[in-house]
Amino acid sequence: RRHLTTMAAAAPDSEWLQQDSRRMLHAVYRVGDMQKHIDFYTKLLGMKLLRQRDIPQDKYSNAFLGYGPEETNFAIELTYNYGVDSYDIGEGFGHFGVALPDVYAAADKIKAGGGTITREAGPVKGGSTVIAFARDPTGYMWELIQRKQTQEPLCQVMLRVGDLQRSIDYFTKVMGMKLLRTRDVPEYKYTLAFLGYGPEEDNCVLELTYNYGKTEYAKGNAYAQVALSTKDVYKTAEQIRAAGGAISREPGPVPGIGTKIVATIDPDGYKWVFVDEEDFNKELE
Ligand code: GSH
Repeated sequence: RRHLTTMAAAAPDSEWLQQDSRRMLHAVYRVGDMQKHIDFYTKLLGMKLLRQRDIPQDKYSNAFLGYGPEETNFAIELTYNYGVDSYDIGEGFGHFGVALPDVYAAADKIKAGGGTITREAGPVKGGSTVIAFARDPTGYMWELIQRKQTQEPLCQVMLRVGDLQRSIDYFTKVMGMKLLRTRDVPEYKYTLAFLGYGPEEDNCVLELTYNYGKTEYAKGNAYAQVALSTKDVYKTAEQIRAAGGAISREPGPVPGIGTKIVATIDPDGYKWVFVDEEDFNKELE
């Protein structure tokens, strides 16, 4: 078990971090059957299908789903690669969180619609918040979390990490997130850390789970990355390097699309892609 020693070491010290405005845009993952997912998210989770695109020359298509417009809200970007009908989910990705005013009713609706509830609605073990877990057509877990209505129902991306302090340092110093809160649950041997670019009430945040003693997780190939916005991918690349982070894709335009991006890999091997804010907004027009 690792203790959190320097929990408040969150002050980002780079000048660029203070000028930049960042936001979590969407989580990308690969699915074997696009229509099944679209049906599950729209009919049983209440999301909207926001946009779709087909890139035949590269043999894939995308669908974006969420609870509000991408200009302001977080989204799920599904990728279907022609002819690939299944993926290995791995064990590192935990769940997406959805905040709903009545989790009991939401779980009933999912069951009535033929969806799978793997954990019935009720207070979380070791706490009081009412939760339930649903499994989507690929096997990804969706945590339904009872909360009063918010601007951003798509409220969490949960990833399992092997060293919580190492991750907190990375997401605060390299990614420029704020540490919002931590929660240690000794009776079930895990610790959580919530990080993000704004308060949990109206922003999707990153939830990191550390299970006592577990230092590595199999990644699989279904979950891909989270995309984040930045005002300048070149300055962000410099800032990431100066903070000791690893650049896995140099800053610059994506061939064919023109949107400027830069990618980094976190200490557990998860990928994070910064997207130029202006280029992203043009994609939405
Ligand atoms: N070992 C768990 C994992 O890696 O997923 C630790 C995280 C955890 O237990 N999270 C809570 C949970 O799933 C939600 S914050 N509780 C199960 C329950 O209440 O049934």
